[in-house]
Amino acid sequence: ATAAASSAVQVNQLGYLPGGPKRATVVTTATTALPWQLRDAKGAVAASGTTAVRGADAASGDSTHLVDFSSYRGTGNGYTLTVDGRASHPFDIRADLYDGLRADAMSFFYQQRSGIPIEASLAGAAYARPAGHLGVAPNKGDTGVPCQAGVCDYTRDVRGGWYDAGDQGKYVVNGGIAVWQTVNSFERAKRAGHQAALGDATLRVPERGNRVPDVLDEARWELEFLMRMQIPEGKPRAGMAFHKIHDAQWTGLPTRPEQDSQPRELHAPSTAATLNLAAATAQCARVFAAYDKTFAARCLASALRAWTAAKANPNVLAPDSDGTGGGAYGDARVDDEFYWAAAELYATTGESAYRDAVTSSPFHTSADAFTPLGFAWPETAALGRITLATVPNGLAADDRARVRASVVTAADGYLAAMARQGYAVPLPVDGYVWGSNGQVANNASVIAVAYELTGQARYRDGALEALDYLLGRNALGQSYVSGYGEQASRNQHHRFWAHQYDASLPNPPAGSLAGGPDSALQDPVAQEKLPGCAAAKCYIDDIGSYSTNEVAINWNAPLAWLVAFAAER
Ligand code: 9MR
Repeated sequence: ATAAASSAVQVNQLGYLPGGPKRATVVTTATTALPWQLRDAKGAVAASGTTAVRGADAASGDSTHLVDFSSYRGTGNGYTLTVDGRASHPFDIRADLYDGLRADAMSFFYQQRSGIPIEASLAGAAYARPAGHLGVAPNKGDTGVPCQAGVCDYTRDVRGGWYDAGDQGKYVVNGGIAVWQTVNSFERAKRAGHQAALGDATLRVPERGNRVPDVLDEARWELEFLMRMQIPEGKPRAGMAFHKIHDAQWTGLPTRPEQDSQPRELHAPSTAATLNLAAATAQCARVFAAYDKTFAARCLASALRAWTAAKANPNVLAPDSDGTGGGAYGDARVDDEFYWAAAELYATTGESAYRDAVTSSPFHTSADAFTPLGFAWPETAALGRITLATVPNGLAADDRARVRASVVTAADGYLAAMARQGYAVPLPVDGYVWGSNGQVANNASVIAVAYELTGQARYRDGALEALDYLLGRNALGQSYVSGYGEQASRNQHHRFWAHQYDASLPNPPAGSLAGGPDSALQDPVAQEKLPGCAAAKCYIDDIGSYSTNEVAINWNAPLAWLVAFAAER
């Protein structure tokens, strides 16, 4: 089950765009250049050349050569690349390459919805299921959820939203970052004049045909939930957000959502969750204003309440220890969340109080708003920078120029990391953490923002080349996106898409991104099957390996973002 890649010529198994970069990695110890041939579906040579020797790749332990066939501009299906008598998996070269994945990667969110039946007519018969967590037995339901002991003495209706991942918990900090990326994808596409591709009736969602862009309909399902997590007026810590809601004890696999019989509990509010809510709802107010003024106003009111509550409770930290029955999502440092929330509120309202909060933040000038590993649910300053760099605002011209330059500098760092490695992955060599594929996609999105800011082709190429990594040009020859590629992940950790454990249940739907290599081997399957793995190979497509092979909203959100970017033409 481990290690050996099934092909020694690693390509994007979905394929390449006619006008995009086309590179592949060959695993070989040859010390001199080798001839390569691009063959069409009939086996005829369409292009040929010689490899570039790259040598040892630190993260994988592989010796590699590079094939660059970017100058080939033909189109077709079923190409292969052959080097030294070995052939790649087949792939396409076509302009509409990413259209299907654009819809599938976003439809993941509908399938993760809580509190609504998943319809066969939208998701396909295999994926249909009754609504989960509405209080119908055996569910205890999210409609009247009590707090953990000592946290509050009332219940809240926190139905809806997206299940986080393979589990059925709902965590504000992770929901907030994922919904931000979803809405940001639309906001960015609209600036570029490409919003029609994300518009109404582009997705398989129940709200199709309501004249609101489907991507925003999907985001609203989560935003409504996030706002339900805000403590009402008249209660202690009013305006703050509960950190999370999940089962009292971890459930086993499989557990269908409507079959979960565990009590559900609200966990203590946190400053991080409150600011995350403020950022997401401030962005909501700005982007939804053109489509639903009433909802936009509700979002803004929630954002203002959350900001005020966070200022009054600036250091209520979620601990790493609270991991029974759900993920901890602990975060010991929240000044990055303050910066992000201030940036969103400033971009939306233009008010000087938020500008002052932005410009006085240590994250406004420090380089570590962008890190080599990249932003994530506990590291959100980069999101504030992206908004300040891209959304028109009143920052002084030199300050705004500096913010924009900081995004480009970060992108240059990711491009440099890609150039150093045999598989062109925008991660540091020690970056194979839990959810490394999410970090790859996040960093690629920063590269794509640099393309928006500069118009320079190398940034578009870099973002596209990071997709190559996720879709098979990596040390395992693994497409980490289900349904896309000859050797694609299909057994991701999930309580309903648990076909590996129960043949009556489906595999994950097409477009679901696996977490990816995690060199720390943080689950029993990884520990048993992957001992001694090179960092970039610490992955197994087994449902039990939750630390390498789960799905999650904060990984599919940047995948969907990136694919929407790649599909633009
Ligand atoms: O993505 C999270 C990762 O950064 C953490 O290291 C890991 C352990 O705390 O948890 C990951 O998030 C999981 C969460 O705790 C529960 N739902 C599934 C998430 C994805 O594996």
